[in-house]
Amino acid sequence: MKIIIVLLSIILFLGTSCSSAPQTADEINTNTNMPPADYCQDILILDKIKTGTIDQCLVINIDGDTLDEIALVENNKITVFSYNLKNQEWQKLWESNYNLESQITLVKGDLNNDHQEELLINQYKGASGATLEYILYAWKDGQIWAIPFPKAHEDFSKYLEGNETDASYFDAKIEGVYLVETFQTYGPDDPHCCPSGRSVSVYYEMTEDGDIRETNVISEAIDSQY
Ligand SMILES: [Ca+2]
Ligand SMILES: [Ca+2]
Repeated sequence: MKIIIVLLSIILFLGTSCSSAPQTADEINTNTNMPPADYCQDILILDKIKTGTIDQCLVINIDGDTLDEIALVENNKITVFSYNLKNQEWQKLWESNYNLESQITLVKGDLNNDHQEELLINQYKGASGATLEYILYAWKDGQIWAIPFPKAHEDFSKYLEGNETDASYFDAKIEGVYLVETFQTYGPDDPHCCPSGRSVSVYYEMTEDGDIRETNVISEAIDSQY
């Protein structure tokens, strides 16, 4: 009886291990009945394409076709890989052409609802990580491009009111179909640590042509605690 139970346990164990084994890229992409794969959770895929230590991984459909791409941050370098169905292999689609010596976060969103997801790269600079730069990348004419547009933090002066002297820049995010840049303004005697003016959010939208334009500015008083 004991032997039968042990044998049954072994068969059961083998059965469950096989069914939960990670799938290869080939298997995932040829089996159309599969639910969308989270490539970032697939060790086999990541092992195939990584070149360094992965700091971040994001599944994103940047070109809007039927397959997802993978964006990786490795050793402060950003690379996007796509799966080539013809060759059945992962290929480098794009990589940042400079080293980003700072803390990086990858954010995605479809700003203009065209099923091509945009990639927002936030780059926190400085010892405290308090200074932020961001770049928005999108798919256009068969390639990934950084989209140029006037960013609020490049000229705070147009957003200042009354006796506000300056602003500090601290956040960029995607909220639904909007890219939102948020900063805080300084009163005349504020120390650098502690702006006491307003929290200002500048909303940007993406046009059908893929351009970015400012669409709204919302501000509220800062509940100063210092
Ligand atoms: Ca795709
Ligand atoms: Ca889009």
